[in-house]
Amino acid sequence: MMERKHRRKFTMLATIWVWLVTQSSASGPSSSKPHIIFLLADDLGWYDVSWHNPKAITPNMEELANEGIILEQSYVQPLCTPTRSALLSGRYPFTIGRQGPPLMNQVPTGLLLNATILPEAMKAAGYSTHAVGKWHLGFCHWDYTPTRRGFDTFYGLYTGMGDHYSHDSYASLSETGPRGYDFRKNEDPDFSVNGTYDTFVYANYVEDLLYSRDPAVPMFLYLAFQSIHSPMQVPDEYRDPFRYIGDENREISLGMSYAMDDAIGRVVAHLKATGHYENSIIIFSSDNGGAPGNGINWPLRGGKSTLWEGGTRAPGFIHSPLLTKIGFKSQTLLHVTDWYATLVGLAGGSVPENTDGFDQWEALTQDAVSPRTSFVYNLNSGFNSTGLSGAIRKGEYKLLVGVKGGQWIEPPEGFDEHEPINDGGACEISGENETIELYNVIDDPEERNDIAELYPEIVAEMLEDLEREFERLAPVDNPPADLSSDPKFFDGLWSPGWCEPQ
Ligand SMILES: *[C@@H]1O[C@H](CO)[C@@H](O)[C@H](O)[C@H]1NC(C)=O
Ligand SMILES: *[C@@H]1O[C@H](CO)[C@@H](O)[C@H](O)[C@H]1NC(C)=O
Ligand SMILES: *[C@@H]1O[C@H](CO)[C@@H](O)[C@H](O)[C@H]1NC(C)=O
Ligand SMILES: [Ca+2]
Repeated sequence: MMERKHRRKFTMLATIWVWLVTQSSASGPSSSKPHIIFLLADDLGWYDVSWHNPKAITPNMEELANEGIILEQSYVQPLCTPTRSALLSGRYPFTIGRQGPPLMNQVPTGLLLNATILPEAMKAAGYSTHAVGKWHLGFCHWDYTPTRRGFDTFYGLYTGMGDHYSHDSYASLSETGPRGYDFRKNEDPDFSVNGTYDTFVYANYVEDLLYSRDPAVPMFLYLAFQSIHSPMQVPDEYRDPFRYIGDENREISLGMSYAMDDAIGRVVAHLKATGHYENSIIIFSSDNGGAPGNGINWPLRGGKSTLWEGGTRAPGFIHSPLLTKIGFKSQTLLHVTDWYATLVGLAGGSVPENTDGFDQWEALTQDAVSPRTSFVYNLNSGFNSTGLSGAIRKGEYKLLVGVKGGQWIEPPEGFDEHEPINDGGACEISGENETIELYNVIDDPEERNDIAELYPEIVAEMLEDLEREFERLAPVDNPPADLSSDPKFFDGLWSPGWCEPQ
């Protein structure tokens, strides 16, 4: 009798235990830390993905996006280095001197060294950390390089762009000046990939990485493609479906996003094959808008290097089997600095006090109100601007000060009837530094109607906000080129060892 009673009690306890265990594993991130896979594209425009442009071929990404959350208000900086700085430091680039031009190969500086950057915070939270692809945050001293900044491993290029096949990098965008090889496995040059298309080099490497690791250990994988950044190169079979366009750069751009999509499909297939996928959160973003002539941001105004929506509003998504609410477009206001607190929050780590971002996980995944109501697009964005220039968002309004130009560039492949119609042709170019423009980017996402004159109080209020932010401005950190960086002094490689860490 006693025995049976005990047994029944035990059975009940076991049932409760099993229930608790299944409950906690079903609740996801809180029970075991999720793998974070952050996929960053380079210069991919708003109209370069198939969920915005049916003529683009990105089926793997589209499936991940449709079975996840599409990010429709995800903002980045207008250029490579500033966005990577914001992503990894969680700070507005204008507060750390990185609001200016992208780092050129011979400039002796890099991302602020005395900040605890994202991979360091993830590592402190128990993650193994891997950077694959383009670094572009400085390499003049070893202290600036990824393996000294919280990444356990690195596989890719230190500079901002290399030939996609030969992995040679030039000192200037115009492919003049010193040239050197730039491809590393951890800290050593890797010549074995000379001749292989970088996008597929990365996919091959990630496959090996996934097979070689224990899926029980949480992983932070930062995979930064150089797609669809120049030089415009892609294997023919990826360009061929776009030959009808008759515009070489555009055909190759769409081919490059098609190839990147293949690589992403392979990464996801191998997350599945190696037991990582079920506990993975996959995030995708571009680093800035499409570069006019290559990427297209239609129907958004402007492109790469501008503060118009086309330069700063990036295509993106979150995908994860851990999500309970999927298949919607998120209008949550998100800035690239938010990923720091969001990802470190998922990792159960701690976020430094001086970051500019918010933990957006709840808002993004529950489609709830964003903790963010405003953000600074940039300050002193011009490469050589004088005085205050920049843009700020507050609620539905966007104020631009001293921002010039910005065209609506029609895709040469055409666009569907249901797309907004370009009614205006070329826009006015405001040549003055004092230009002040106000747009309601919810009602008027294409920034066609300057309403500054209609709402002087809003202009005054936002100008005050921008001026307050201006007090936090750090001078642009862009010292003159140092010729001792020349690869001829480093066995033909772009290599650390020619500056003092700042
Ligand atoms: C880093 O260095 C800068 C410049 O020396 C300084 O202003 C800042 O307070 C330091 N610390 C952090 C965490 O940024
Ligand atoms: C890469 O391969 C090409 C073709 O074989 C060769 O000319 C070049 O020197 C190689 N680059 C390096 C850095 O070894
Ligand atoms: C800014 O840079 C542009 C392009 O290099 C140059 O033409 C212009 O003169 C510069 N303006 C100032 C004020 O230095
Ligand atoms: Ca870029």
